[in-house]
Amino acid sequence: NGGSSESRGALIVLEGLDRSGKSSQSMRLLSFLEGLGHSTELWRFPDRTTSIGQMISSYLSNESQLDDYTTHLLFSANRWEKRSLMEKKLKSGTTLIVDRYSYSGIAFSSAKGLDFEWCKAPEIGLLAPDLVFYLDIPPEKAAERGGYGGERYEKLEFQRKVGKSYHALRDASWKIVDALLPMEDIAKQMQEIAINCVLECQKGKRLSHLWS
Ligand code: NYM
Ligand code: MG
Repeated sequence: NGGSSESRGALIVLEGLDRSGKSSQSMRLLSFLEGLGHSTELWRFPDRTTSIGQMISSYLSNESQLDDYTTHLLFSANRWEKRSLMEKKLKSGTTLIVDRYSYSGIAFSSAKGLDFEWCKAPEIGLLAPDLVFYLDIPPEKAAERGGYGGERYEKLEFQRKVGKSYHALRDASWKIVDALLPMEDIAKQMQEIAINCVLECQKGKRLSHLWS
């Protein structure tokens, strides 16, 4: 099981628009994998606990203003500052479920009009996920769910643009999940795919880096 020093943990990322259900499904997946005896942690980006994360958080809550390029680099730096810990955890056999990662960085910044390739560049060299789930929801449906917390970006018009950016980012390896299905069905689909990924990583699948 997860504790063996021989085998590594899996890096599993959840992406999607705001209110697509990522956070709920991350928690469900965490309890599922833990229940099977796998050492698992739930992470999220932005990680608002660091000093960079606090700058990001105050920007998102409109308490501060920041240049768009600088904002992009702060989100990226917030992943870089966790990179070595991430690698250490994975190598010691812990699976990480990560609620948003580099794809959010690119989708949200390029939706503001920043150049797509420029947005990708600072992510080069971060650990590549073993699995990316995309919780697919039409922006209008996400908006109907309510609970947009009033943070920057939580506007229907902007989320439409983010959806298009995500579309441009997707590749064939992404697992697209219909976020309108009942929570339980989504959880089941994700469990089956995630457990296979965890087992592959245990069996020796190599860790790789973005963009591979
Ligand atoms: N976001 C998140 C970005 O703009 N760039 C990033 O790199 C990441 C990780 O932050 N609307 C945006 C997407 C969200 C916002 O995230 C806060 P959350 O998951 O709502 O706390
Ligand atoms: Mg949000």
